Amino acid sequence: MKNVFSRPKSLKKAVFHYCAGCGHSITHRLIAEAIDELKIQDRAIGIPPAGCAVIAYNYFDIDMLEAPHGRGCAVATGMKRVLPDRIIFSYQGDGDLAAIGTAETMHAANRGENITVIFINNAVYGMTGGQMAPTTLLGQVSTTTPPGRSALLDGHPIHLSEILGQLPGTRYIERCAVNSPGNIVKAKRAIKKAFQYQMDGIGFSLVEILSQCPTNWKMAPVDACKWVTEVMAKEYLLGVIKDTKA
Ligand SMILES: Cc1ncc(C[n+]2csc(CCOP(=O)(O)OP(=O)(O)O)c2C)c(N)n1
Ligand code: SF4
Repeated sequence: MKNVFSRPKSLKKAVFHYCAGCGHSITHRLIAEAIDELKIQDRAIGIPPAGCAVIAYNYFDIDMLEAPHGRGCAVATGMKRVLPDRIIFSYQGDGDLAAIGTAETMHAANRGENITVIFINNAVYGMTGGQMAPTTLLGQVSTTTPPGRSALLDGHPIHLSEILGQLPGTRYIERCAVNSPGNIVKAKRAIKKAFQYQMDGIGFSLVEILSQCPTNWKMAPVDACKWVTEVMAKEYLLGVIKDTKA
């Protein structure tokens, strides 16, 4: 019988530790498929974050180097400059990229480093128990905003992808989601395109993924997928934010 669905070569034979319905697992698979299809398994280097994806090096069968919390883009910059032939990507949550790592991210993007960022936006600090992240929606209940996020007390949700899109150094930025088959196909296309831009020397690319966190959203996985479309994607619009090659 023909095998039509199998583990990508770039994923190790390990069982994900992520919760059921978590967007991290789907995104890991998409990255691995993109690496396989572009035939860059021996050239790719991934940089895992602090956060639920901290042990992503247990899953990807490629070179991986852990970065301190938020410093993915700084580590990627150093690696790419020393090893320009390698395909370097940082994998960062919204707490990692848009809170503690804002400065490193902005400056790497502004310098136009030829690196790729996979930005997992699940609207909370997942690993540490569901605290408010910069991307938490107004009114969203988190462990540090029990009555819901208030603009007055907590500020507004940060749209980091749009902010980065304003910088002349950025080349390709797209926001995707992994909550439905159609969105998963588009997310894979975007990840592959971001790697391809880096391979072609075009410059800084970032793919934001709206990613379910059923555990901290306190929802069943199916309801979390619906929430992405019905609520989250109304605040964070899906689609290409910047593409200088288009
Ligand atoms: C310097 C530093 N400060 C704080 C922490 C604690 N910490 C670990 S993960 C995390 C939040 C991660 O949230 P996010 O980046 O959104 O990733 P997620 O877990 O949701 O995937 C924090 C604050 C840390 N590890 N290092
Ligand atoms: S806490 Fe949320 S982000 Fe972390 S593994 Fe569970 S579902 Fe995924």
